[in-house]
Amino acid sequence: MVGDRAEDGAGRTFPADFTFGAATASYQIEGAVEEDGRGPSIWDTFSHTPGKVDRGDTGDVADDHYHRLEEDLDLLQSLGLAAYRFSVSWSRVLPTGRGPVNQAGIDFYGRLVDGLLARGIQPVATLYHWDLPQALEDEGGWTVRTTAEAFREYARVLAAALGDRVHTWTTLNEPWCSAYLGYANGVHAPGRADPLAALQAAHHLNLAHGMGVQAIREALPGARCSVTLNLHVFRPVGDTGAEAVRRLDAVANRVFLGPMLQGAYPDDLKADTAAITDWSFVRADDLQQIHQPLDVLGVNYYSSNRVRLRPDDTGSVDSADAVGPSPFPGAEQVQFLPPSGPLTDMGWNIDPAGLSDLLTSLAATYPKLPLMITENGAAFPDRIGDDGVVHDEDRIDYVRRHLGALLDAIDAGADVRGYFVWSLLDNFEWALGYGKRFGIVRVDYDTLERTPKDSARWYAGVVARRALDGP
Ligand code: IFM
Repeated sequence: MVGDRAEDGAGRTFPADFTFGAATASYQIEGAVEEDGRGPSIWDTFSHTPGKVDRGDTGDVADDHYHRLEEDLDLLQSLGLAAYRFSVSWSRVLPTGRGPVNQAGIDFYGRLVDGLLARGIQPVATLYHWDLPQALEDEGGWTVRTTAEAFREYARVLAAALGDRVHTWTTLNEPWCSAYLGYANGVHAPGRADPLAALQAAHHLNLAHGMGVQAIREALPGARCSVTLNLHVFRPVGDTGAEAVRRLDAVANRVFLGPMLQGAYPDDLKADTAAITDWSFVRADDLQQIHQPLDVLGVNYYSSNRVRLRPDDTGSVDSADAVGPSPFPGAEQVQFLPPSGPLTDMGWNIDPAGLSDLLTSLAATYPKLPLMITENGAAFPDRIGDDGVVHDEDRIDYVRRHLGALLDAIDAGADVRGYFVWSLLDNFEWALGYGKRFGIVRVDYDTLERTPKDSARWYAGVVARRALDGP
């Protein structure tokens, strides 16, 4: 049985060409927000707005990665990782989103990429992990098409600057979060709560993806291109569960998969959202632009949700991660049931079988598209042992079980090429600030000292053996 196999990983091996890595994102680790010509992003504005981020935390210093680049590169190498997934801060490269290039920003990412290559590590670059230049938000942000056009220019600049030194280019990280947490329920920057704006944002993010892929390939024919989606796994509950899953799947998953991989928005999504929009912001050749061949699809997976339609149609929302308005426009009648079983520090359930289910279903729908887990990992309330090290058996167990689930999917025929643990370092967990620790390496936020946790040593062992151990 698939679920059982995921629990018992001992001795199971990974394919010879399987890539192990770790992931981070610019605003979450870099700090140095006012240095060397970087312009402000929406996360600078948002985190400095009282009440938006727990304890008033900001990314001003974060892990100070900008100044500790060499140390962090050495850390990656010491773990034996074959790849590193990082994101580029758009406003470090183009301080106002378009126009004059900030050479110091380009140079930083040039040093990062060269430093990886010198250590034999593949650079996997994400162009957009949520830190939109504030100047573009001031012009309407993702609700307007000009932001997608600016993204095309940004992609062109980066492709020309970093060239074939980048192994894989990823346009966007988790556009669901950018569109819906940013514009539908406003728990993320820029903090807007307007369902129409959110659907416009989803479309313009899709458009940016397509334009970005074209710009990269124009500059670098043969470039490996991808996008990373946080595809949601919904478990149906009761008689209305299937309908709840359909609605959520449309607005959370197929709103991106449809245009990107099939060249069309799902008809049921348009019907579900008809009261919000007629989708007339989609122009004639947009879908053609969005639908670009991809070399690999990045999948981020952490947990699943049990859902049904709410018995009373109150129109309000009871989502595990929603505060106020729904982050699922058009699916407001869906009810999220409380997660069960042991939870992570995020309050998320632990459902490794959700990962194998997701991967096998993607493989069945898109059989020719290789898959890569670009994020998976867990926040737990770490305790430092007397020896100064975090003995995070809970995190090891989480990652081990998800790697087992990934192997289940490979056994079932899914073409899964790699796994990136989230995250290399403890970092700024967005609206939750520094309170949630996802790193396999602990960061002391007073001294900025890095200390590998047990999970880092364990992961390095898996990578070296290319095999799982038992629980
Ligand atoms: O920290 C985030 C990351 O930026 C995007 N994916 C989910 C992670 C954990 O919440």
